[in-house]
Amino acid sequence: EGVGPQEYTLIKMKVLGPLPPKISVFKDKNVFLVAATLRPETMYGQTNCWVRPDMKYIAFETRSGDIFISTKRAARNMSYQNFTKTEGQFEVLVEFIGQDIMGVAVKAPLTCYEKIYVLPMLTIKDDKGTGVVTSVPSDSPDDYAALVDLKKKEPFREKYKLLDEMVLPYEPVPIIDVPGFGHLSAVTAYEKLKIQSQNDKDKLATAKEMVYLKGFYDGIMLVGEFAGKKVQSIKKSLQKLLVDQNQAVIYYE
Ligand code: A2H
Repeated sequence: EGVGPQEYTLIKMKVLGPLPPKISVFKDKNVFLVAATLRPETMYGQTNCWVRPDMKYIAFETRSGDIFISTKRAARNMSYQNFTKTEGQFEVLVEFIGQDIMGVAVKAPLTCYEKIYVLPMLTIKDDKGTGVVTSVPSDSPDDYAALVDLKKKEPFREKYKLLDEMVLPYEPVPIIDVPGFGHLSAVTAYEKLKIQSQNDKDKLATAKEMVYLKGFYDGIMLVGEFAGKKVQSIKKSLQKLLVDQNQAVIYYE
């Protein structure tokens, strides 16, 4: 890790009804899963939202009255970044585990999919970001590996009580051209390295090295407002657009 704070864009993924029992008290509120990303320009390619089934999450209220879902650790950090009414304070309204919200539908900004679902990713870390990760399988090898695991293993979907319709219709979306890696850079890297699953730690680390910097420095947007432009040159503008439209917030840790 580098020195100094890391800036993340938190993507507000709006929870759609019907709400599961653990969060049904919020049925008249605006509830968001807030996903920490370093790649706001990839939000055109979101296919689902990841949470870790066994990890603890909380819901707390923001200064505007929205309900945010994240880890308690992230809520505490947010409370020191002007997200809550009183600096350094947040009330744990409910506490639950990822499994309790598995299969919930959310509406995410910019993606072509009208609604996407909360699905399990087993490698989410509890000490980074919000514990909620948005999935962009076109450009993130981790996301592609976790999505393939769910698609190809029916018992895996069964285990988390997921319906086929939450998983099978969702395919990586071509959103960025990475020279040498084509329009689905994560898929190219996954296949080149013959990655077997989301637990293929070393190969996934290699895949990320292959596509991450290259995507940033040489990637060209294929879709959206900034189609035809270099990723590097539009990343900030896209982040601003999301923030101005109240679809994202900036967060440091
Ligand atoms: B990125 P860094 Cl398209 N556990 O967003 C595991 N991974 C997490 C996480 C957690 N608690 N919180 C965030 N992340 C993921 C998009 C993306 C990301 C693309 C390509 C690469 C990429 C869509 N997923 O990250 O350790 C999030 O996934 C490659 C590093 O702080 C977030 O950005 O550097 C990134 O890891 C943050 O990782």
